Amino acid sequence: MATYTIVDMNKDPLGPDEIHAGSIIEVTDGDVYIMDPSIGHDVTFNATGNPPAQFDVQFNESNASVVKVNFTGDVIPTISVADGVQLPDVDLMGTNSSGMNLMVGDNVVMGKLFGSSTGADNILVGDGFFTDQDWNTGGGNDTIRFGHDATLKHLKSGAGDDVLYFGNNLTAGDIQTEGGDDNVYVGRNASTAKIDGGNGTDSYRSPESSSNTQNFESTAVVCYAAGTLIKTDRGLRPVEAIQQGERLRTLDHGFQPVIWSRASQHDLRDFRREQHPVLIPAGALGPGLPRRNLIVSPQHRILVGGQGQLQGCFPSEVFVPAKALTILPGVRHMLGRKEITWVHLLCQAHEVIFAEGCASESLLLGPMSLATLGEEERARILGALRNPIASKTPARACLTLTETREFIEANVKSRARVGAA
Ligand SMILES: [Ca+2]
Ligand SMILES: [Ca+2]
Repeated sequence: MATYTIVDMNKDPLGPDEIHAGSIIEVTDGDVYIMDPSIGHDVTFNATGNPPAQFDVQFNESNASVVKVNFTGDVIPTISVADGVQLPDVDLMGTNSSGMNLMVGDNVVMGKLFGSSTGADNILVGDGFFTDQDWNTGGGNDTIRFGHDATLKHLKSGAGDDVLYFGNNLTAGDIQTEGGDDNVYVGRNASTAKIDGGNGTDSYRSPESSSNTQNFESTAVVCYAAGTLIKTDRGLRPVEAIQQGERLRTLDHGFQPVIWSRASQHDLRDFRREQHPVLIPAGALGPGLPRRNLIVSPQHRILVGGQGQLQGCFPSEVFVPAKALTILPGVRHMLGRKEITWVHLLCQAHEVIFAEGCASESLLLGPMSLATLGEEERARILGALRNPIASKTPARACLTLTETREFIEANVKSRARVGAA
C-alpha cells in the first residue's frame, strides 16, 4: 500500500515513488497512483488474486496526449478525475477488469471508456461533461449517473440490470441499455438520437415526453391516486393521510407498518398516452372489485387470478401492470386529466394491500425508485429497511404487459361480461 506517480517513460532520472508510463504495473490492494500530465504512453494496471485488488487512480491535471490506460485481471480501480480536467484522448479500457468505479468532477472532457465485460461498474459524473468517444460499460449490473449538461456520443450499458440517470440538458447519440432489466431516467430538455431499452423489462422516466425511446415496458413509478381508500388497522384511510408507522392490512403478513410514504403532484400535460393514470371502474375485476373506482399509475401492479379478481382467468395469483388491463371493458387511461397527486406506500417487504377493496401492491423498491430520490430521503429509507433484499423481492410473480394480454384475450374476452363491468 503506497502512493506512486506515473510519469512519462522518458523521464530520467526517476524520482522516488515514480513509475514510467509504457509499462505494466502490478498493483497491490490500497495503492494510489497519480497520473502525471506528462504521460504520453499507454499504462496497464494488472493484478492476479482473489479478492480483486482495489486501488486508486487519480487524474488531477489535464493531458492532451493519446494514452490508453488498461485495467486487466483481478482489479477494481477507483478512478477519479478532478473538476475541469481535460483528457480528450485518454481512453480507459477496463473490459478485462473485475469492475470499475469512476468518479468524475464538473466540466470534465474524457475519451473512450470500456467498463468490465462481466463485473459491475459504478460511474458518477458531475455537471458539464463532454466526450466525443464511445462508452460501453459491458455486462454486469452497472450504475451510471451523469449530472446536468452532459454531452455524450454513443453509450451502451450491456447485459445486466443497469441504472442510467441523466440530469437536464443531455445531448447524446444513441443510448442503448441492451439486455437485462434496465432503469433509465432522463431530465428535462434532452436531445438524443435514440434511447433503446433492448431486451428485458426496462423502465424509462422523464419529466418530459420523448418520441425517440423504444423497448421500454414501464415508467417505474408505482402509486395510488390521492383519495384512494386503503384498508388499515384503523379502518379505511385515504392514502395521502397515511403516515409512517400506520399499519396496512396485507394479504400475506397481517398488519404491516408503513416505513415511508410520499405524495407528489405531477403535471400530466406532456405525458404520452400510456403514461396517463389508469382508471379501474368499480366491479371491473369481479363482483364488488374494486369497490369504488380505483385510480393507479399505469405500471402499478394489480393482483389477478385470485382474491375474486379475474378469478380463474390466470393459472395462479400473479401481479399484472394496470395498463395491461385497459383492454377490459371500462378500464382506461384517463387522458383528460391534467395533473394528479400520486402517493407511494413502502413497507418492509413488497406486500399485497387493499385499495378500494382491490388486492394490489405496495411499493417495490427498485433501483430507480431509489435513484430518483434525494440523498437524504434515500438514506432514510435504506436506514429504515431491516432487509433490503426483501423489499426488492416481488410478493407474487409479475407478468409483462404482453403476457397479461395473452391471458386476457384467451380467457376473459371470450366471456360475455366480467363482473359488473
Ligand atoms: Ca460492466
Ligand atoms: Ca442492460
